[in-house]
Amino acid sequence: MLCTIGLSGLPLAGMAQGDFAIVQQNLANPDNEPAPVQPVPSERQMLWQETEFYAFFHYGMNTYTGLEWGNGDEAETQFAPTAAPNPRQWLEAVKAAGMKGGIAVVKHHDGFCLWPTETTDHNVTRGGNDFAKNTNIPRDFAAAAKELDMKYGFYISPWDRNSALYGTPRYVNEVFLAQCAELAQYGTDQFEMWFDGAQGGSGYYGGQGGTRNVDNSYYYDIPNLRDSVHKVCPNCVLWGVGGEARWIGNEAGWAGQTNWSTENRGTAPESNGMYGSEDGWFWLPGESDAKGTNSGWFWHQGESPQTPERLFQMYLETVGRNATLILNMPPDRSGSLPQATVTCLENLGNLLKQRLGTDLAPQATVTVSEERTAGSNRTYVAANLTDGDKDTYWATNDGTKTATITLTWENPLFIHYVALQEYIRKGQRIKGFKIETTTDGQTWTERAANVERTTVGYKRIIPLNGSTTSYGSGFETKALRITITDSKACPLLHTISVY
Ligand code: FUL
Repeated sequence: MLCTIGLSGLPLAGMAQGDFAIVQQNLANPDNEPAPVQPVPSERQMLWQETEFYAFFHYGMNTYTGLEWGNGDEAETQFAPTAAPNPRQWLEAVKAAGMKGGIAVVKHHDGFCLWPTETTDHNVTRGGNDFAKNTNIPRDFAAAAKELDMKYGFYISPWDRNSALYGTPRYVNEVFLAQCAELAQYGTDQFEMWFDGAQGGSGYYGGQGGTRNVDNSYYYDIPNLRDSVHKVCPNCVLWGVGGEARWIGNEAGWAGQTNWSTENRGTAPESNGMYGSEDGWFWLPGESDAKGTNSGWFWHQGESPQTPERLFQMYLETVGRNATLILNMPPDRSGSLPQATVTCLENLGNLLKQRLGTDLAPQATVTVSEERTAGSNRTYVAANLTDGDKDTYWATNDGTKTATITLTWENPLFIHYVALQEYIRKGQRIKGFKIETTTDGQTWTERAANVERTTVGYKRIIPLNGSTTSYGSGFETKALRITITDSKACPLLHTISVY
């Protein structure tokens, strides 16, 4: 909207009405952008969230001992791959499942390092054979990820059951921080570091013997750790103990249907991990870590992968509920993923392509109850919802917290899922919505009525039949209507997809 008044809002002295300069409304906000609802994500949290679906690779000493938590006193020679470990094969396999990256465990709680580190002798160079001695997982993993255009990061356990220094301040500086720094030599574009909070119980500490109790809340000097990592790896989100993304609170591959990316640190966020807190003070988005096989995090004799259908369900219940999914697929003693895992991942990739691969929304005409007044360089029109651009968004004017969005197709088609994405750079705002379909443009039927249609966040995928386990035959649809029934402030969506 243009106005013909002076900057102060008053006609300028000595000027006749017709002389007034034409100026844009709202000089302080020429794009008329909505004010953010705090808290909002940092740039690195945005990049991290966009990774959506990535792999976890638990491989190391436990692969050879059959343990899940090694004691830290294992002989280095027990690490003896039957072939050269092949992180490129791991990443190729998960890429076929639609994953955008992965995190490799390079030191688990037993303290055995999968690269030739200066910080401890308990590492691959003293392994049981030449394959072991030449192993360097972070080097090969990062290199493969770069070649495959995938994101990569490392799991490096803060808890170290081998280090004689564990429990003293020297461990934090001379071992743990030094190990994080060493990893940066393999790449500074790491997207996430996984700092696990596990520290066992009394008597667990130290392959060197003895009980060492630490208090996670200060022992690892997190603010310093975060700054040190960010100085070298500016886009690296510190998970868990690091405080930039939260544990979803279960290891079963599901997030709450209502899932806020906002949370309070320090007030046992993990007990509330599945849901977050509507009025949380921090942007602390949820990551769901789940096992892709039917036994442990590490490979075990006789295990098999979950079915592709089960993994697809996990995807819907995590990525589809405003969380990220880090899905574990453990390499076996050859240092590669077993063939059954590779096949399962391929099949999962096919399911995802078949069911969520072709977006029907761009073929629809989109109308909305209200479009926010455009600014100089930005519009908030309905068409922004289906233009395939995550940086353009639809919005209502300030004060309008409810709205309807209608997608109409020329000919009716069968649809199964609707995906909504908020423009979270301005906060997670939507609190309630509903979805209806019509075959004739007259009679509307509510869909997914058994699903909590509350929060949206980065991404929400709603199965219209309300089921995450049964694909069903879809609903014949001439038009689809999404009604936003409640929002913290004017709602903003950047994309609607229909499958
Ligand atoms: C847990 C660890 O204790 C497990 O061994 C595993 O690494 C899992 C992903 O995190 O807290």
